[in-house]
Amino acid sequence: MKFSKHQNITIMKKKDLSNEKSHQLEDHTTDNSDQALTTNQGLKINNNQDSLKSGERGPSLLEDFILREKITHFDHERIPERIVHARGSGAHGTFKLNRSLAKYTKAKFLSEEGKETPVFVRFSTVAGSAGSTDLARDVRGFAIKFYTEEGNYDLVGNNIPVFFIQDAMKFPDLVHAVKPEPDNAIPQAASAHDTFWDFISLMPESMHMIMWAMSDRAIPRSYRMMEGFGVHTFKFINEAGKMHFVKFHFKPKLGVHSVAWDEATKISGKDPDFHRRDLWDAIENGSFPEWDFGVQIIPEEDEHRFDFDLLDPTKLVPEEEVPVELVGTLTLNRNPDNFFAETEQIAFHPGHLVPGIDFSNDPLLQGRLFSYTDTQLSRLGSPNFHEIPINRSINTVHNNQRDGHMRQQISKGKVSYEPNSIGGGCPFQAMWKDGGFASQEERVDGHKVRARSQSFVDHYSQAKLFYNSQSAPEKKHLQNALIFELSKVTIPAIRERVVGQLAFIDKDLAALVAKKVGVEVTELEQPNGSIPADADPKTLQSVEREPSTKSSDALSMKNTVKDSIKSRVIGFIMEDGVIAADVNSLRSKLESKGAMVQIIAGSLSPVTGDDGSSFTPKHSLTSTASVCFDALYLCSGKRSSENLLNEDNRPGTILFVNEAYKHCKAIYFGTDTNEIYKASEVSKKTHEDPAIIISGSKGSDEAFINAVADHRVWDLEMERNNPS
Ligand code: HDE
Repeated sequence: MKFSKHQNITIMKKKDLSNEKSHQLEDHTTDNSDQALTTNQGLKINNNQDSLKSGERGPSLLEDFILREKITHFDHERIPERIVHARGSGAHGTFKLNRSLAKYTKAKFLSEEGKETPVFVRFSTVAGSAGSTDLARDVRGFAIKFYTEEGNYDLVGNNIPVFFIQDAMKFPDLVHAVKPEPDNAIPQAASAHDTFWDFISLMPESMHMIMWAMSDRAIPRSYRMMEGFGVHTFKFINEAGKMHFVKFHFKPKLGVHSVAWDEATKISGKDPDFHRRDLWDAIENGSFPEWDFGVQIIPEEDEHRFDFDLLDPTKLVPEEEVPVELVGTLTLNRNPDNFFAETEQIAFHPGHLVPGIDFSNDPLLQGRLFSYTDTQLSRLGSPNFHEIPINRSINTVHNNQRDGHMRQQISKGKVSYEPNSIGGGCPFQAMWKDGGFASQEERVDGHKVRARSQSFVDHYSQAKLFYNSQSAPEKKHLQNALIFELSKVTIPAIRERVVGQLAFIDKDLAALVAKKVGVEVTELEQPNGSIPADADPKTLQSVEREPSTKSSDALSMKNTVKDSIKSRVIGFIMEDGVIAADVNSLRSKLESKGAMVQIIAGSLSPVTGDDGSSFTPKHSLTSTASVCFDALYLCSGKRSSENLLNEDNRPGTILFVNEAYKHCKAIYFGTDTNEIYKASEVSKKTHEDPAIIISGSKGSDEAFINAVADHRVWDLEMERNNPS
């Protein structure tokens, strides 16, 4: 079949090509509209249906170069997935500096107020393979490539500000422990299994991170609603060479929000691409995700003023001790044209630096500096991976590196060495004042030792800080997560060791988990005094210690931004007879505030309103579920309500309402939907519930909008799940 020009099915996307990186990518982007099919050599093909044969029923001929080319390319189109962070989604955008940091760093993209720098951001889960579900309980990667005029700067962070381990030496062990077990490759994208918890139970330094990973931070509502952290301490160096330590933060303008664990497991079945779709749809709909960019700046002289070591990646700097200064905005505004060419082939590396930024001696970061280039060699297959369009810097590369697989740059001239006279000494070294990178000069004086610093041996104080900072529902979720995970551990001794570790954080937490997972709380040994440098790694067990900051508001999602319904997905459940005026009025109110309304009906057939107008459902009651929505509106109308409760629709309607109720969402009952209310669990409520709104009361639309902005009534979770 041939499509005529007019039938062409290519959807032309309006692209924002306003930034330099997008322009550069455009040179490598093709558009098939109105074009004939060709081979890779540009030869037009006149039959893409049949191979060349000796007679219609005869064998295929080896000379069929068109078939051979097509199949050969297909045979080789997979590359190895990332060893960690294989599952991800990305988007283009812009970083805008609102306040100059020139006082601290000479990095140009952080110096000129108002400056905009193109970026590509990739979000990911860590443990699952590329085809795994988005809603796994896991850390999320938050990796940013800034295409600056001084070269690419990569900030390869996570949505959690600390990490499991303190030293790169343990990273392969950690990853082997969390990945599917090597004998049977079970489980996929899950930490709830023996090997992970075996490792954790023997690595007390992981306890702070475990608190975060078991919290709702590990099941975000959206990539757009999570924080980003650089994790390690980095260094800023200013024009004069003065150094400050720095921690990087990204705070989502939409607030930090999560889903319930029960919801996460159901989303994994209903829509395993939930986060990928959410990011894509938000950008397509013009609801561009935004983050405030912030820094915590610590003068060099203050390096030792904390009760933890700044070089220890299992510690955060409490915002109460060093406030986060918000200085920029990150906005994602363009979806990739091609997932493989952009999101898959992008290659991040914490060692892609620009002048004015440098690493600290964090031993985890130091190990990363080796790993990221190394891994691209097996993943992307050549040292020329920097030439792949998405990885190219916007300034031209000039050096004497040559050749290698798939080299694309055509470097002119005889000279590929330095110093040279034939090439006039070019390309030449740049001075610091002219933008040449120079590592921060640092006096290093020490014995060569394979050891851990004593200042790293405190594994519980910040785990306590995190746990103590959580609200009651957050604590409950964290407890339940630990119980769920440890219940999957088949070896009792491992469960017992983990519980023993928890006892150093909170005795009640340990006792509760122990009871639920069928073990006793046994007291683990604590070391006496300091640990010798050549100590057995087992003795890296630390003593229990209280944090100097007891509780931090910034660590609880309860205190997040709750003033917007932008991009929230509201399900309008309706059937024939729905009151059109009510639907249209609420819809326009919600949409004017940036929410997305999606219609759900008994089937995908158009729904006829009371005034004869027609509504097109996006979903049927059985093709989606309430877990895919932020809030529900049971649309007004007696006949609509009756239709939703007929034999066919009743199970779907009631399940929708009951699940939304259980997951603490806002539910709005329109006029004459009382029968649905009565048939659902909501009718059993005996308490005040600001997120259950009944039409007719004054300001009910506004009450619903406020409830959606609040995200969830987690405080009522117990009541909603145990109706009396
Ligand atoms: Fe990574 N990590 N990592 N990591 N990491 C990779 O690089 C590694 C660590 C992070 O979207 C790999 O290109 C080591 C901390 C993100 O493409 C690999 C150590 C943090 C991504 C690698 C760490 C991260 C990666 C796999 C300990 C938060 C995805 C594919 C010494 C600050 C980037 C690749 C993307 C990816 C190694 C620890 C974040 C193998 C050895 C800590 C967001 O090179």
